[in-house]
Amino acid sequence: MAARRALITGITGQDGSYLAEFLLQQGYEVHGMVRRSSTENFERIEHLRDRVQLHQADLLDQLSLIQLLRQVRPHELYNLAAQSFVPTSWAQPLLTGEFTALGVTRLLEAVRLVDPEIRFFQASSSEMFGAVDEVPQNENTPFRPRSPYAVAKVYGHFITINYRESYGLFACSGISFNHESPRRGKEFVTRKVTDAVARIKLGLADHVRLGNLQARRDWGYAGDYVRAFWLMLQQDQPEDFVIATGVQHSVQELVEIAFDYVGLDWRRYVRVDPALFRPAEVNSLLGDASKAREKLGWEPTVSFEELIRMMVDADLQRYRGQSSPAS
Ligand code: NDP
Ligand code: GDR
Repeated sequence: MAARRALITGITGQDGSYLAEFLLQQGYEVHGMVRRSSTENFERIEHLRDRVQLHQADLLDQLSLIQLLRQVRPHELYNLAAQSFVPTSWAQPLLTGEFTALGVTRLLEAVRLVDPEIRFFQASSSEMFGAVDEVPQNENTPFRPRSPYAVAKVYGHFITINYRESYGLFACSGISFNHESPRRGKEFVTRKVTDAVARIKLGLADHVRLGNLQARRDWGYAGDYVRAFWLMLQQDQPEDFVIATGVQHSVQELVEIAFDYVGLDWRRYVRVDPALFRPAEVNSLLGDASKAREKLGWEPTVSFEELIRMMVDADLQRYRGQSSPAS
């Protein structure tokens, strides 16, 4: 039987690289959409380069998306591409809206035009819950977004549902809580901390500046989350799911665990910088993934402590020049 074809937007990002690995293991023919840049940015998928097929297109360019779907004719389409860093969304709210909100409609329009049988996954976010109305948050919790990023994701979420309801597309939205890994971008707080811990431990830095240490998040491992994305597209009916661990920690606890692991007292190295506080903060997020557990049989496999230690180890190795290509 011919292999199923999957197309991933955002394949060069954290989740895209894990999803590509996972789908290859499942026997898929994996295609990735990349946008043109003056320098290739394929670090996270370098070890997969000979096993995935990359195509240039951009979420801003409708025709490029249509051509891409015509060329690849995927069975499954995972939309992971976005402007994904919350602080940047205040500096570039319009661009964030173009990528993260309207980009979803452009892709859905391309699906509708080229092949409405394509199964579509949208990477929605717990940031949509924002100033939360209830704890923990599930698929029925109302959205009170607190950043231009979160507002754009709410649009992406509802346009996905709307295309399912209007045109009968197999379109699903996965509402993921924060998920991290050694491949996380260095601007996000977990990786910023583990990278700093490694540099401080090795004498390459003497402090790290952070913002709000009291913020609380439900942090999981990216490798676990991409499995849930895939499971969502294997169901009989398209539905939306919260993907979360159900365990919450503060940024300060993250810092304590990371510094403790290398035998350092975090208080000596962490400086709180008011410039890193957000115009509107999401203070606390905690997910209830009961539906994913019951219907998808999905469980997270990596605890928060294991995740942070994995990330510190990978950053130490990287600075010692021993990193493996897939770390
Ligand atoms: P990353 O920031 O690591 O990756 C984003 C990807 O989107 C990159 O491959 C980037 O390409 C691509 N991209 C950005 N703009 C465009 C564009 N105009 N055209 C084509 N590609 C573009 O994100 P993550 O992997 O962490 O997250 C994946 C998705 O899941 C995102 O949509 C994010 O918002 C969402 N999400 C993530 C969560 C998390 O905790 N990680 C939680 C909830 C939702 P390039 O390499 O060229 O920059
Ligand atoms: P988030 O992740 O905004 O939740 O979005 P991030 O790691 O940036 O922030 C988490 C919390 O940590 C606080 N914080 C800091 N954050 C950063 N980046 N840098 C700091 O120095 C710092 N100090 C404290 C923040 O204020 C915040 O409360 C991530 C992204 O992956 C989104 O794309 C995704 O949708 C959500 O997770 C779920």
